Amino acid sequence: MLRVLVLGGTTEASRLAQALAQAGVDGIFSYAGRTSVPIAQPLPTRVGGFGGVAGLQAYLQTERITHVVDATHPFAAQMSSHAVQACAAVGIPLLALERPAWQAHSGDVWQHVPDIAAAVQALPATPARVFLAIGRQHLAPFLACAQHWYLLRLVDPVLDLPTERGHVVLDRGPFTLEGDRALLHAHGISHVVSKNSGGAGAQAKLTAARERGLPVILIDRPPVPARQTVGTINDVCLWLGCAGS
Ligand code: 3Y8
Ligand code: NAP
Repeated sequence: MLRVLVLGGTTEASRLAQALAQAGVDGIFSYAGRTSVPIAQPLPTRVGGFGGVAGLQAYLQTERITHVVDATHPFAAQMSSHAVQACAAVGIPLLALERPAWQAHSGDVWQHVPDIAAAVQALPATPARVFLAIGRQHLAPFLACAQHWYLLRLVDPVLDLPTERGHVVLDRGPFTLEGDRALLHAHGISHVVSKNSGGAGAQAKLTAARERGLPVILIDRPPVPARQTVGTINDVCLWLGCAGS
């Protein structure tokens, strides 16, 4: 009897939850609890960490989970690693739903960097006006570079900046091209820093940057352990045996 745990927190995870609910699949949707009011899902939802690999293992057994779909964000590397370890330990099949990394188009002025520290180093020595669209978990090393003015986009109002240091915009996304064009223009942005998240939800800022010829510092995805991976919701449903139902 199918009982699916969806590790969520992305646009694709939300779309998968819709498909599973419509197919009448017995599923549980899981959020880390990073935001104060996450989007409601059409599946029973749990919020919060599992308590490491052991906690996830115990959850899988207690909840009699038969399949796990890791539909987390490409930068949620620890969750993905825990899923690989816990599913292997208890012998439960795991599938990752992952979107491809963004590829440069002609006109893009991208500099690829391996991690957050390298992204900080890639900013110019001279003062810049930087759209720091990486959320709130890795802001400190950037803010330590006091010569720059930062535009931050956060989901929750957890941080404020003095006007001379920058400006905080609260928005959850998915984001629009019109909105991101306006943002870059209104704040006179000279540089964009972004994770190479892929997907449509956060791509608008890259298109708006290309149109203005702005340099983008693009942070590579962290490594995750090998696991079976698909790119579409239909492939997940085929894997679960509920396609077309
Ligand atoms: C809690 C669930 C949906 C999902 C929407 C996608 C699109 C909008 C783009 C920018 C980039 C960023 C950030 C971002 C995007 C989608 C998707 C995506 C980037 C929510 C959500 C949760 C989170 C967690 C949050 C992180 C933060 C990252 C903001 C919900 C809205 C920057 C990643 O305040 C915090 O601590 C936020 C933390 C992890 C990265 C960071 O390090 O700060 N996402 N984002 C999930 C959970 O609790 O399990 O609140 O409803 C989901 C979405 N965020 O169904 O429409 O699919 O990628 N999320 C990045 O990509 O760079 C914003 O501003 O341009
Ligand atoms: P992470 O660093 O990979 O994971 C840190 C810990 O958070 C995990 O070990 C786990 O705690 C818990 N966790 C993460 N995702 C979870 C989930 N879906 N359900 C239950 N617990 C979860 O994760 P992250 O990068 O902070 O991402 C957290 C959430 O935000 C994920 O749902 C992810 O899809 C979403 N998100 C992240 C980004 C990003 O840029 N990182 C962007 C968009 C959305 P325990 O060890 O206690 O089990």
